[in-house]
Amino acid sequence: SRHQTQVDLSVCENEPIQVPDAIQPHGCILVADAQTRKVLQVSANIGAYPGLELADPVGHLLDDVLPETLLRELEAAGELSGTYPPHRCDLDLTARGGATIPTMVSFYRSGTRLVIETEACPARSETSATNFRSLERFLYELRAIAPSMGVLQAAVDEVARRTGYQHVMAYRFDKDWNGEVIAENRQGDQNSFLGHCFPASDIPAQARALYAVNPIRHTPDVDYEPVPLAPQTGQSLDMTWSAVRSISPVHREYMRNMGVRSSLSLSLMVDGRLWGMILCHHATAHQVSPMLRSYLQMMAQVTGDALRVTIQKEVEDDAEAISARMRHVLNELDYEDKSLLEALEQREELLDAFEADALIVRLHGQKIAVGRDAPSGTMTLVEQEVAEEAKEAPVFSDRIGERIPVLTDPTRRDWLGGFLYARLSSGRDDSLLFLRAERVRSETWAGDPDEHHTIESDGELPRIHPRRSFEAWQKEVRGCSLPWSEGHRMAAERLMSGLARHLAGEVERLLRHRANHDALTQ
Ligand code: BLA
Repeated sequence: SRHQTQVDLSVCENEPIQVPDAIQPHGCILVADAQTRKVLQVSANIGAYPGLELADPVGHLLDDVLPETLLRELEAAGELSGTYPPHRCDLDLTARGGATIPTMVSFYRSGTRLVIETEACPARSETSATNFRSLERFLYELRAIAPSMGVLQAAVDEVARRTGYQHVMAYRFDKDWNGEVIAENRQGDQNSFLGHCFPASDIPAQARALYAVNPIRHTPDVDYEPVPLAPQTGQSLDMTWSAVRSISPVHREYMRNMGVRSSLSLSLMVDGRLWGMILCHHATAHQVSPMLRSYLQMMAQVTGDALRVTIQKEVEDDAEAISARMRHVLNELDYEDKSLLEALEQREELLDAFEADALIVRLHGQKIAVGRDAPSGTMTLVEQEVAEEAKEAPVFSDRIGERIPVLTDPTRRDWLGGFLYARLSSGRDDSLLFLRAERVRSETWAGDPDEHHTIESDGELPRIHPRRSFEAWQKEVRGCSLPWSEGHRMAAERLMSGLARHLAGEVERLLRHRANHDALTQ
């Protein structure tokens, strides 16, 4: 049976992906009690893992089962904390046959446990010098790039060049955590996803929370056989910091449906928030060495910092351009002899600057309206909804019906699409409201977003499955205006402070006038 309900998506968000009790086979882990140093659990592949090859260490002390070099590094790692990334080092471990195995070792704390994770490095692996030079060049390149789109393109190009991944994309989240591919680098016959949107449920909330902490994950081969941790201890290991955590079966199915055999993804953090991701796909198994992953992690971090700077600059430039378009109004506000309402009356210029269709201003208990006639009560309804929020900063939405459903009631056939509301900080109810008309637009989604999952009962339990098709899907979006930008918010703030200055001037003139009057009549 196939059906779909809203409730079912909670299954995705509730999957405890950080405690899978299993790892991917390209690594190996050993879990000990941090206090007693007794080994509690190991991944089932430890007996055959190159460089470790421990037969049955469970129940023994770390000091009795680990090679000397590894123990020395553990001492050097000092006090480990679960809120910090792992302490990593590169060691040459010796296999039982005597061969030397270059290995990346990570030590980290998970609650009361100490985890030692190893990953053999591919024979022909990058040196730190190569990465150092790459980073130097990338940083230099970033300094020369102005727009944020240029930063993202440079980043995906660099990731593609260094890793050899066939398809590398920059993915940006919107405020509802839907996402869009906004830059890509692809080779051969990879289908383009540029400009395609993906629903928020593709990357559920707990996954996003995890990715905001640990900024990288890698699946060399989606078709791997998970390696269980054994024995079970009655308390699942939190693998937030693991580089070899076994990934969600639903997501593995998603990748197979997409035709992806290997993936790597990096978190793009801007201002401490998960802003987007860099996503890498390969049609065949593809492995990236631990050393190169360290480099990519650093690269993603500087990319996020560069984005913060360029985005901030873009918002300011945008606000400046809008302010320039309303310069005349702002200037007029500075003339003492004009009343505010005179200065604002018939100000088509303000509408143009904000690309709005109507403006309602309320000052001193008086109201003026410019542009199209808004449905009656619009100002009051918006005010009731956002007045509190607007004390902090102007509030906008390109979907007025989301906040105030009655305003886009289809039976009323109103023209409204979006609003921007700003109030004077004075505490009085002086405020302004820009309105934008609905603008029906078409979006390209990767597969039908309304069919983003299915529930299928294969055998006994109903299970959730990701969608099968990622074919371009055109979606007509109604009830929206063109989007507002942070630049609009900033420009609205400037307009409001211009109004506030003028108001203060008017009040002052009024008081002066009264004082004169009183002096004359005394
Ligand atoms: C995780 N989903 C992810 C990840 C990505 C996506 C990038 C991060 C893991 C990784 O690095 O591979 C989604 N992948 C995308 C998108 C693109 C892409 C949008 O390449 C665009 C090009 N997924 C579903 C449904 C569920 C679901 C219906 O479609 C839930 C039932 C879950 N996705 C899901 C889960 C994870 C995930 C649980 C976490 C995987 C993990 O880290 O273990």
